[in-house]
Amino acid sequence: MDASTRAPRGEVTPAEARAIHDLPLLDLVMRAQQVHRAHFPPNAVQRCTLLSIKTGGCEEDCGYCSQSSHHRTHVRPERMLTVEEVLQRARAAREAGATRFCMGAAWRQVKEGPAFERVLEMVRGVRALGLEACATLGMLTDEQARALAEAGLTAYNHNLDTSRAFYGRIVTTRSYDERLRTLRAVQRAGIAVCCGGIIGMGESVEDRCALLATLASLDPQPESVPINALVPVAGTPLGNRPPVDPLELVRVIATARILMPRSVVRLSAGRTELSREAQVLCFLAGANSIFFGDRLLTTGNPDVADDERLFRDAGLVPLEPEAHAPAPRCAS
Ligand code: SAM
Ligand code: DTB
Ligand code: SF4
Repeated sequence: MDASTRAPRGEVTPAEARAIHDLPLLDLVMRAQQVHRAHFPPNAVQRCTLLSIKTGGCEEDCGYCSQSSHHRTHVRPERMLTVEEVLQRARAAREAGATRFCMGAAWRQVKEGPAFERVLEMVRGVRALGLEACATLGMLTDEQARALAEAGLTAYNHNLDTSRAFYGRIVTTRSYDERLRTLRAVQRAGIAVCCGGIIGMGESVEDRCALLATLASLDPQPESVPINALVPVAGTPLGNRPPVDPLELVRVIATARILMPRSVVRLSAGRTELSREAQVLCFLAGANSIFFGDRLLTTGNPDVADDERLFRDAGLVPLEPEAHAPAPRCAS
């Protein structure tokens, strides 16, 4: 069996990912769709709504990010939202048809104290609404991960963003190994890992395949894998990057689907630049989740009405909550 047809088991090498990635596009999409249908309902797409609970003023220097205090962008630091403000948005997201609510904070790491207590309260509140709760708060200790698990957090988003080799060109204030350490703390606490990356930052195809191989080698594989197309933000070092070619995005999604058959693959940032047809091709390639709602964290996302039309016209249905995610570990 050659590298391109072997089922991933244990460690996946960048060369194996590359052999899949470089297949003729129609073969690649066909295989990805076959893998998808073997593990998920074929027409179901998860709808997640994102909310920035603490915007801007971040001490990290991530080259793509509007919220880093190292760059001058349209984003100004804001106060942290209150629990009631967040739950109001979560209720609205549920009414609109989202099943997962993701809360993001522009922190390098979580600090103990009232802000973290408030996050725990938000998680409990979101879960009480019957929504899956996801958070992305920067680096976590084992103890913090356990507290989030006890509050009922469904998943924790912490992206590796790109290959280990390219990482230092994008972020200098933290290391790849620090990212991996937090992912392990999340896994140890029994919280599902949401981990993916960004394409369009100037990385090579080799870097993309190395990232996909690293993600697929995580044990267990991530519960969800967000694939972001860079949203170039004026004032960041990557503000002038050209748009991602949608067919390159399709290749990355299809490769992720084949390498991580049971993971939810999320077509994440960058959808405003994609045609409906390109998005449908991404679904055909195995993407089965989107961010749903008019805003991501600090940039735009397609209108809810447009997404509803897309779902209707393509015959897509919502992916049932918890059908795929392991239940959060009970602390008691
Ligand atoms: N501060 C936390 C962290 O870095 O883990 C959480 C928030 S951070 C904004 C979450 C993820 O959003 C990043 O890891 C990155 O993958 C993605 N992201 C941020 N800005 C983006 C952009 N302009 N385009 C595409 N993806 C972006
Ligand atoms: C992820 O991978 N993408 C989301 C979520 N995880 C937190 C964030 C996308 C941010 C896009 C740029 C912005 O709106 O600031
Ligand atoms: Fe901070 Fe996260 Fe933005 Fe990096 S990606 S600057 S850690 S908010």
